[in-house]
Amino acid sequence: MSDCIFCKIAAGQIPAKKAYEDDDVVVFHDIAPKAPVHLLLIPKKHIESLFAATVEDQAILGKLLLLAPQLAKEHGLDAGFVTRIHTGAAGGQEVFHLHVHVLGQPQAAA
Ligand code: D5M
Repeated sequence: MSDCIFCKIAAGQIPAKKAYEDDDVVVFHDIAPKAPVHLLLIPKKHIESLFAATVEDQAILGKLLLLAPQLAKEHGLDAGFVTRIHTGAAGGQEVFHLHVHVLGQPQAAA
């Protein structure tokens, strides 16, 4: 999708503070964080939302969810974190490229 901001981030055409990248996925810090750690996990493939996902996307959806705890731990969220997926305008979605929010507050070491 040529006018999709997250496709442009995935393609390296606009900057983002990337935390992880592989052939299928990019993870970057939210530009307007709602928590001390606020990551966005996206598939490189343009999938508009969960409404548009198909059985073909099963593997990438699983990969995003399995990456969430890994990235959360790497950012100090060992004690727990929140995941959010907004779907559709009425679900709070503003960027129509499927993404998983990972939010949390690193806990001070005991
Ligand atoms: O959330 C979309 C999220 O995307 C929102 O928290 C801001 C974030 N955003 C928008 N543009 C950028 C760029 N360029 N870099 C990083 N983060 C960005 P939604 O779930 O659609 O409501």
